[in-house]
Amino acid sequence: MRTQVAIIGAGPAGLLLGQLLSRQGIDNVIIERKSGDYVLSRIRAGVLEQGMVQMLEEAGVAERLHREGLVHDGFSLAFDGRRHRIDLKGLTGGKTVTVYGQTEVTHDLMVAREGIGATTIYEADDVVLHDFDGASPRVSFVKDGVRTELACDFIAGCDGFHGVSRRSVPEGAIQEFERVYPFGWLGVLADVPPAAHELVYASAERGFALCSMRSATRSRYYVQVSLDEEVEDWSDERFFDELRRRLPEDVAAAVTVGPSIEKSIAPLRSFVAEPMRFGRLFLAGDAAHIVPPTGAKGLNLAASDIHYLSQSLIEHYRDRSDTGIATYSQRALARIWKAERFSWWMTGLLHKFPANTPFEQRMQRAEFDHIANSTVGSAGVAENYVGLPY
Ligand code: FAS
Ligand code: PHB
Repeated sequence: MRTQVAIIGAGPAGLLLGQLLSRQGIDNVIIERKSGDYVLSRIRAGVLEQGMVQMLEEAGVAERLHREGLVHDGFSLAFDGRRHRIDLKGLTGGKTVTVYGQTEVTHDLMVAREGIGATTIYEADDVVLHDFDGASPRVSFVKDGVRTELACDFIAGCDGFHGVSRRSVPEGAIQEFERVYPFGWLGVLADVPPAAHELVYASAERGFALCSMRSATRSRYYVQVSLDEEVEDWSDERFFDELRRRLPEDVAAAVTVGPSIEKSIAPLRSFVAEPMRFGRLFLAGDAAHIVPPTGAKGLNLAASDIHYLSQSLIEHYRDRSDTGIATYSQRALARIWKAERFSWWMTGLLHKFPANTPFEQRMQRAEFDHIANSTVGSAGVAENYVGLPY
């Protein structure tokens, strides 16, 4: 087999890259470890920056997003029961975010890919990257018990944090930066109307909680839990009781309890691998970086990586220019680190850290009070939340 760009991973990064390249006539093959149904079954992000919405419009897959997505002009921070609204639209000159699940984004990209007849090899085992430091990279994998080889010009490692791409880079060629947080998020998806019409990020003595949503009839809730918690120990009743104890009274009173259709615990970490290019191998999305979900940046960073990478590859094939390829890592990392900072800062502001002294707890409260009483303070939060320019 041969293609121009081999893409490892059929998550949002891989599918979006494939769609953008195909629309420019650049041949690409996606190799995915799991089945398409499994990829769609993962419940993850829910908030899209304006830049990501524009990327999906460029990819020709934004029609359902504009029909079903919820445009949000703001969100609230709550601290010990006091609520402060961040007026995204007013503080950023009109920018907004769109609530639309990652599952839906992935579905729309899958449907579009099937529609153009591009090749996605699902349930590919033992994927191996070969010779990406030379001029003739290859990817081999086992499908239905047969090892197959795919020759290509470039490899895009879009295979997530636990993928094979980053692990294929020689140890001395890559530098990793990491912070693991001493807690996780227990998330619940339930077909009940949201407790508030916008997102509410709440910090309370008992810990952090988040009220989000997928639609006017489907809510997404999270509570901070310690790392030794097991999801089996959390009945729906226990979850909703804990959630309401962490929310401002008016929001808690508006929570509709209902059976969970998904319940899981996600660990929180900040992680960046530098650089993101190794010869003819490029890392993009979670394969290169992870943020705690507090700032709603993970999925959106994958999109901005793909903005830079797709541009670079299109320039290579269309304009015979390799300037984009040579500067991909530097340009992507410049935006990644700013999103890492915002996600780390927002996580530090809103969560209960076991090791925090009373002084640090006062610092959290003072930070919230500054934001709640300062237009400039609130504007700093708003410009990061809607997404910094690409
Ligand atoms: P993905 O991990 O989505 O996709 C990688 C793909 O590569 C997967 O389909 C995987 O099966 C495949 N793969 C892995 N190894 C392979 C191999 N060896 N060969 C072939 N294929 C392989 N972000 C937010 O913005 N908000 C959130 O609320 C949020 N919540 C999250 C909750 C959880 C539990 C997790 C894990 C992440 C969450 N994220 C959130 C971040 C998440 O949305 C990611 O940023 C997003 O999925 C990144 O997309 P990709 O880079 O495509 O990686
Ligand atoms: C979600 O809806 O899943 C969500 C929203 C905002 C976040 C994290 C998760 O910061």
